Amino acid sequence: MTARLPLTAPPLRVQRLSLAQGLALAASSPSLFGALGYGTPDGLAWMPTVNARVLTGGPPMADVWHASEHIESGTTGAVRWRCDGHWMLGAIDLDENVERSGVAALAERAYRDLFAALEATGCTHLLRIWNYLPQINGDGGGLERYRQFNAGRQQAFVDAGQAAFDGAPAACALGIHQGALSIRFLAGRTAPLAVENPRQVSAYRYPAAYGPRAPTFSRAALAEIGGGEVALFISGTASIVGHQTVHVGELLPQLEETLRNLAAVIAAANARTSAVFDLAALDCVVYVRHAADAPRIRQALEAALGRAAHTVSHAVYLEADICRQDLLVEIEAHAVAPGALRA
Ligand code: 3EB
Repeated sequence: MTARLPLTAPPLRVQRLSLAQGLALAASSPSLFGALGYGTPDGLAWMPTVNARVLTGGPPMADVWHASEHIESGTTGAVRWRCDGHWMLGAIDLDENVERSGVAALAERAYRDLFAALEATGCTHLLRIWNYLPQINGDGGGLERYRQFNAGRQQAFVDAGQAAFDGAPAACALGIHQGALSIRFLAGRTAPLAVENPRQVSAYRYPAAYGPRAPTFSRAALAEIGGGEVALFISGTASIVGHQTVHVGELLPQLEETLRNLAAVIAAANARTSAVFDLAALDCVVYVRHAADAPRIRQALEAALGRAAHTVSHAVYLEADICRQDLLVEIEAHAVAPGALRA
């Protein structure tokens, strides 16, 4: 008999758990794929953390990913990765004080290493990226740090021959108060289906008023993840219509506009798959600029979707700066549902 590689990818699954549940699971299942922790302790190799405060009194949480049992881990440049041959999770933490590098150069280096890691594992298609940039709205010598980040990121995508415009991966980019530039990502062997929001200009076509280089992300991405299931990754979504921020200074109207945008991007995604995604059935992360606003945001989310909605009961609230000074709240999410992509 000759050994064969499986023809189809093993299923990829995700579970949102409290840190305690995640650790219990890790103790009982030796080949856990990886996790993204929210407010979790630093130092668990399989669970890179997001260095932001969990709000509304919730416990530290983690999105725990499962793939096949044959997990390899390695490092490529600044990237620590885990891969089962079909799916890959990676993490980068680069401290600009240690690296003695400006933000644009640091972002370019981080993404250059990220793409090298994809090549090393053969999982060359990015599905989803989570970016956390210290002091995202700070001035980086004449240009806002987020705009510098965008410049370095886009350059690295172009240099690597990766989709920097149509077909870019889903992403979010949030500001943390301190620490390293932190990038977490999920990749696979086949390209996801990029989804845009008809209410919004594609971010990669934002006019130059938002910075010399546009942000590199699609509004959402759909991917078949094995076992007859489809994953929807929804990028960071905020109170933006067209390319403009709306409801400046108004917390709850910004949340309502964000929910309209989420509904619109979910409808656009549903048109591309037989799976049915629903605003009420997401694993979401709610980023709140001012911690004191979190209870009002949570109440309004409960009122809008109902307390019993999965989106409400499983929401994680984090203190973070949003990439535009005038945005007070942003929501990102993922969900899995049975179905297939439409050709
Ligand atoms: C926006 O719609 C809000 O730079 O990767 C959302 C998602 C935002 C991703 C990114 C930025 C990013 O423009 C900001």
